Amino acid sequence: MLSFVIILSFLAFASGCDTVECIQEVLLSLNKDLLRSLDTQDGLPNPSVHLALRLSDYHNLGKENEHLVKLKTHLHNDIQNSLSNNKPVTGRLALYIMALKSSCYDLVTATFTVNEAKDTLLTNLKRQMELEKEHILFTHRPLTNYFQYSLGVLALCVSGIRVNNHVSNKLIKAVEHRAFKNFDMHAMAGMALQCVKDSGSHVHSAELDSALIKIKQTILASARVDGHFGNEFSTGLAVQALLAMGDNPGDYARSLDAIRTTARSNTYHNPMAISQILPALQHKSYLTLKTKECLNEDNTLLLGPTNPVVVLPSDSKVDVNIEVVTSNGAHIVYSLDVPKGSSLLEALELLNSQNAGFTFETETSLWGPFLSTLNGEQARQGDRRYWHLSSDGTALKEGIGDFRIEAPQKITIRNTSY
Ligand code: B12
Repeated sequence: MLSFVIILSFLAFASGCDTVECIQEVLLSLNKDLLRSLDTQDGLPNPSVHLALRLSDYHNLGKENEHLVKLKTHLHNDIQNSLSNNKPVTGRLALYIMALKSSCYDLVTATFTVNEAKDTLLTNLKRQMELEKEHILFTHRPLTNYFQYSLGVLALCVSGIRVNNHVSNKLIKAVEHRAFKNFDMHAMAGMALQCVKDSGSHVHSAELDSALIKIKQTILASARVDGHFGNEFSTGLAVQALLAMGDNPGDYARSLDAIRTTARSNTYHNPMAISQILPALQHKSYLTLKTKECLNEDNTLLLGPTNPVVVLPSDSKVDVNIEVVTSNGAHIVYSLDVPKGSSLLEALELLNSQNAGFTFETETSLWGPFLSTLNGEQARQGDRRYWHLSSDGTALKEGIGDFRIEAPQKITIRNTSY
């Protein structure tokens, strides 16, 4: 009898989540996780999380307003500093603008002062986009990357600002020449270009249409057997892009089910990941911001008391080899035992504390700690290099803060160009 029940529950789990109850349960659970992250997240308030909470049908208006205040102070000051120091900030500024817009905040009232000139956020973003465009002209690459370039176009467009044709043309050309290094860039470009198309401001409509078709084909061609587009962390944005491009709902119904099934296996714990899938699960894309009105909003999302989770260090140890391959090809392997279930970050900290001559540094990002320096060697965005992570030859789908070591393995950290 017991085994029958186990088999039944396994089948229910494996067959996805497409009943009304299951769909609603997953949605509310992710929405609450995201809301809870406002209190638990270290570092700067996250504009992508704010955006997703505000695009949801369910709200906790008190907590969302508190977060808005934090964005307008902490994130605002951080972007101001980057602008003052000429650091590229396109993606963050774009997300900040979209977060404010999602709260129906009057964008004209927020300003940055750069070189003694006080300008609105949108004027500053337009200026960043000009810098990005110039950079493409001279180096064939944006100052940041095409994901952030698309975010910039999208933020201007959903705010009703006419996007300079030269700026959108660079994105169209990038699609045409297959210049995107990461699959997720297609989704963001799809939303940006669809917004430009809908605004009617673009003069080369044939090129624009053909770029949109190419993006749609690329996304659809990436469908996995389980319904995900790209990987589990790409599907939310991919579905958002298909929704924005007015695709046939049949094309992404399976993907929504795949997201829910993955959510039930507890894969989406990083708030950034949840923030990219939650709008898709509610059949919304970032384009819905264009018409967002903050009227008669629901205010029923409550967080019950949480039982403090005490994580006891695991008794069982796992044997890991950490191989570091530097830019000149030299490699060194460190062996250590870590408690089962440790994050890769915890393993690196342990290795560092063992005085094996191993050091590392991280930079904060919206996704958590980004590994930037190993044994004194930096792999930096400015040089188009990064420390690539893989386990037994397979690229990790998560960063050092999220990836958990459950079994013996060799983790390779390689200084790689992109
Ligand atoms: C561009 C990009 C990169 C570029 C970033 C540099 C650049 N200028 O182009 C490079 C190639 C370096 C990169 C590296 C990695 N990436 Co990446 N990346 C992206 C992408 C497409 C856009 C990020 C961005 O610009 N966001 C916009 C700005 C506003 O946000 P931001 O936080 O300020 O951006 C910075 C960080 O996001 C950081 N970053 C980029 N990727 C990652 C991954 C992790 C885990 C962390 C902590 C930070 C980080 O670089 C951004 C630019 O400075 C996203 C796609 C997505 N859906 O978000 C994937 C994405 C974030 N990356 C991902 C992964 C897995 C990685 C790697 C771990 C891959 C690997 N096996 O090594 C490494 C990070 C390793 C490390 N050293 O810590 C996953 C993360 C999933 C997850 N659950 O954590 C994503 C979602 C792609 C995907 N669908 O799988 N990435």
